[in-house]
Amino acid sequence: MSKTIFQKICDGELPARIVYQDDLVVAFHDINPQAPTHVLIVPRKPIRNLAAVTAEDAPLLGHLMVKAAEVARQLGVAESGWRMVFNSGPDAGEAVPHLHGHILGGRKMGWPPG
Ligand code: D5M
Repeated sequence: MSKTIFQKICDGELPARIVYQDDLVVAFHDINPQAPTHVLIVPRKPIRNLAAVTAEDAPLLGHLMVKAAEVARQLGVAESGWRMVFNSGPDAGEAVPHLHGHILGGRKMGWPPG
């Protein structure tokens, strides 16, 4: 199977504005930001989306969420409020088939999401 864009970013084959990385996850600025702060956090493991996770991914997903919160604090949006979004499947608008959480902050957001 060919690599996704995000797999190539994880492997250093495509440039990205990386804000955090370790052996399990990589966080980088979204190329088409929808808020003043818009960072994506992805597992290095190529899981398609949130619908494809299994019980064995639980520690990885827990790590990803903890690191997302650290990124939100690092970028200064944790206090005022931020949102974590996972678009899973076509109706949700999933464009890249590699699990990714959107870390959005820096502006007031509406509810429900569109
Ligand atoms: O979100 C996919 C997101 O991925 C969308 O907000 C644009 C972003 N994107 C696409 N290519 C890149 C690169 N090369 N760098 C950074 N961000 C990128 P989805 O939830 O699948 O709709």
